Formats: sequence, structure tokens, C-alpha cells
Amino acid sequence: MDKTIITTLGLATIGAIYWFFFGTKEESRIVSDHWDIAVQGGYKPAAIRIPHGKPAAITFTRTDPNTCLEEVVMSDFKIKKFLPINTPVTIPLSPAKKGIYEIHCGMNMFHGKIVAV
Ligand SMILES: [Cu+2]
Repeated sequence: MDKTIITTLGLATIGAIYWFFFGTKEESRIVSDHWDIAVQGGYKPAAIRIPHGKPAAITFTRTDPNTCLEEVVMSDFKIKKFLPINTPVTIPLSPAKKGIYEIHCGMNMFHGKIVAV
């Protein structure tokens, strides 16, 4: 009886921790052709899914004053964009192939990813 409760609590805790780190905040499993990414201590959500083979757009809004995040780079698409603070910047892209594409800051310290499905 006690063991069952402890096991259940343990599993619930693991589930909550998993959700906290890998849940909706960090990574969305939704596929959409338009995303809003908040640039605040990193990229939120840190992973997005877009369809491949058609136009998509990502709007970055940086609210973090950290200059480290003022440039967003998507080298697979040869994109490098300055993100003025509190100003949404929309970047169009249309990955031809399925795959995982990196998003990172100008200094390659913060990372996100685009999953083309
Ligand atoms: Cu940086």
C-alpha cells in the first residue's frame, strides 16, 4: 500500500519535472506555418515545427536587454537578423526538405531549433 503511494508520487514527480523541462514552454509539438518566438533568456519556445516545402514565417520579439541575443542566426538559411528590443521582426523561410535547422544567437550561445516536417 505505502509502496504504491510512494511509487505513484515518484512517477508523478518525474512526470512534472519532465513536463517542466521538456513541456510546452521549451518545445511545441504543434505544426504551424507561423510562429511567435519570445527572445527572453533564450528562445521560447526553443523548438518549433513547421511544414516543409511551403512558406512559413517566424516572428521574433526580443524583450531581453542582453546584447548577446540581439542577433538571430539561422545559418542553414543564410539568415542573420538584428532584433531591436521590443520590436517584432518577422523572418520568412521555406525549408525545401524535412530536417532540423538550428537557431542561435550571434555568438552561438543560445540555441533553438526549427523542425521541418
Ligand atoms: Cu549570444
